[in-house]
Amino acid sequence: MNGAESLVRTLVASGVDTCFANPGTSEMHFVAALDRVAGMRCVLGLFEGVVSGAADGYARMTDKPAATLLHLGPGLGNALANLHNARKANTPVVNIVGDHATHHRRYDAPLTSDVEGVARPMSSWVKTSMDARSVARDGAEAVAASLAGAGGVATLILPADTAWNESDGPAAPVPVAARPKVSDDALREAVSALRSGEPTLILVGGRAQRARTMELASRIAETCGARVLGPTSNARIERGAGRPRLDRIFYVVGRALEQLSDIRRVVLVGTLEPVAFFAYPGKPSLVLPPECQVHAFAKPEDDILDALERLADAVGATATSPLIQPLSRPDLPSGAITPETIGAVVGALLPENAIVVDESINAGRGVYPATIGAPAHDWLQLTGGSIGIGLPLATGAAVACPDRPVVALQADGSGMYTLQALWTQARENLNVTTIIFSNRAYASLETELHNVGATNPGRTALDMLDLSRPDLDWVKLAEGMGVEAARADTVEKLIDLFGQSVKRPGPFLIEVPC
Ligand SMILES: Cc1ncc(C[n+]2csc(CCOP(=O)(O)OP(=O)(O)O)c2C)c(N)n1
Ligand SMILES: [Mg+2]
Repeated sequence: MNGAESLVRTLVASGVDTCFANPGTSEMHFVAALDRVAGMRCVLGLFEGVVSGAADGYARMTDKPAATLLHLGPGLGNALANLHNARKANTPVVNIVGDHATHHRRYDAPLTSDVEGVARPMSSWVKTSMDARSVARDGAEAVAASLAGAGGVATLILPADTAWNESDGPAAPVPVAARPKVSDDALREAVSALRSGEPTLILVGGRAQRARTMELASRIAETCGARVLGPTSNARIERGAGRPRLDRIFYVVGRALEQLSDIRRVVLVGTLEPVAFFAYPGKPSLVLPPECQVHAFAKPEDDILDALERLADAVGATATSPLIQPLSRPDLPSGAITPETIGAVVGALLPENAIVVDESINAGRGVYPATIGAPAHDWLQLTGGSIGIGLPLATGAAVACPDRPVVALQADGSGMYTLQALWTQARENLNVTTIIFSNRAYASLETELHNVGATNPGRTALDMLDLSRPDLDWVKLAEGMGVEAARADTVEKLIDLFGQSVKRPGPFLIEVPC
């Protein structure tokens, strides 16, 4: 058995059964091994940003890593923007990156580069296998490293000779340390904050945004008279009817400051202190009031469920009922296509157990509020601000959950970064309904231009924010990649197309002028 096969067998034994791939010559032995090993589903992406974004979406839904297969430094480099988003989401990802054979490196061949250097900024663990007999063990370590702490990106670099030389066979899985329990001191501090009588916020992020943990947070808040909010950008929120409602800290700094102005204590659960997305002239970087005390109760890597159970016990919240969102959908709208009417259409028709992927940036702002009382669903966001993840994220989520309808809310400019994901959706017949918000602009940047104080923009500046000349035709772009698509110029058409698409298998794309 060669090193590549020993690695594939080790990955499968370690619970990694899906690989998003864009291979090259140095990964051919890994690719060849896939046919000899049962249990690894391999999904081709036509750009590495699709591969890494799909691996992120997959792991957000399964809580276990997918592998990526990437081609040397340049392939890994193409994947980095979405690995950045995965890193910010604390998503476990195992990158397998081929490199030149060890004896070939000294010749500085065209594809030679510092692969470890490319990997390091987005990876919590980086290793280059030294020989074929180490590959399996390194692979098992990579899986464990991706799951360590709060979850992260582990990158294993495989020189081609470590893949083709003889190995010692697969390695046993490396055990992952259990998540640490919060200390009794942290618990006492959180209890005293909640009993301080001062206006207190419980900020829940990461793993605290699952239905069960949010119920505990809601019980605690109801008992102590505290508020509950989530950060602005979130990896995965379980929400909708039958679950606690989670409002988020506003993106716009002025609105966030106002929203949090009365808060004097914050108990952090699964997240860090909230900060403004960007600095703006004359505005603060921190959105909590300066006099607010921050209590880091449960860190993202801690055992969040245990922490909230103990906190609920300590404040006597076990018997308190959580605030549960009842089922309530908006009426089907009529009239013009606007952010609000699009929101109402999705809110009225979102199927039970859907996964919503939101990279709608500006135009999709009506959907989150309109789906508060929709049947239970998951909500996945852009976590690292690096646009171009929506279509890949939806692709990975659909691979992870083939029985669940996926709805991608996709802004047009961001969608163009990684639109090749549509081809993968067609090839794998994934249940993804994509709504493209086709405003033919980087509309949010027009607002940002003013927010940063760049006044009186000229023609050249405004041209950098305008996506017309030529107009993108998303119906043709999708059809060219095998995804059926249609344009909805009226709300009635959108109701018709969206209602049908979420009920039938396979991908479909709807372009809306908004
Ligand atoms: C990788 C990356 N490049 C550039 C940006 C800067 N950026 C932020 S928003 C945006 C435009 C988004 O346009 P679109 O997706 O159409 O959304 P809209 O603003 O029109 O709602 C850009 C280019 C970014 N956030 N990430
Ligand atoms: Mg746009």
